[in-house]
Amino acid sequence: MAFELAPLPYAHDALEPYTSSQTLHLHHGKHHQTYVTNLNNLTKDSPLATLTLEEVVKATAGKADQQGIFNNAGQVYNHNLFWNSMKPQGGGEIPAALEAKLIADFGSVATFKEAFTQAGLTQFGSGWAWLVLDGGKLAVTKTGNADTPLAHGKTPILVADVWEHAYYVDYQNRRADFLKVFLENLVDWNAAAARLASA
Ligand code: MN3
Repeated sequence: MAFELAPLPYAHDALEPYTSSQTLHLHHGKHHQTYVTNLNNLTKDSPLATLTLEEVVKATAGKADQQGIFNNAGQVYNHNLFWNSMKPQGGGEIPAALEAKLIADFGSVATFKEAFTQAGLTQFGSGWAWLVLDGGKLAVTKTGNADTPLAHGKTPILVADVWEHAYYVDYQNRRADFLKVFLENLVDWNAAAARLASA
């Protein structure tokens, strides 16, 4: 059974004006699709093809001879989570349980947002900014290229893609502007709260 590109959970123009239809067509339809195609080509006729995506990520993490498979599986996994970290009319109020946990583990929601933004800004080159559950505590982390907290025993709660293809069409080089919009206008707090509740 081949890995498949999950459809976007909203219409391509549903995140405008914060992320354009053009960006989503390129990012989901071209970049994300290519990782799925590569993953299928690399795992064809291998036992890995029978595993779930998450299992492939964990099984290939840190293995030099499976770096190519890990890179594509990680990209497919991270992008799935990225689409499901945003929603039309995002931002706004944080569900009470998630807000309380953010305050307990960061001191305030503002402190979390600052840490998340700094993680995204200081990820040199391509990568990801994350809110994760790590040993029962919420934490901010960043990963490069296709790396993912899933490969490091952490539970991803929220992710922003800070590869240039995520924002260049709409924000050019202004990664900080994209991260601000992500946290204020795009983020799906309900989805994050649901992932925390089921972790
Ligand atoms: Mn991307």
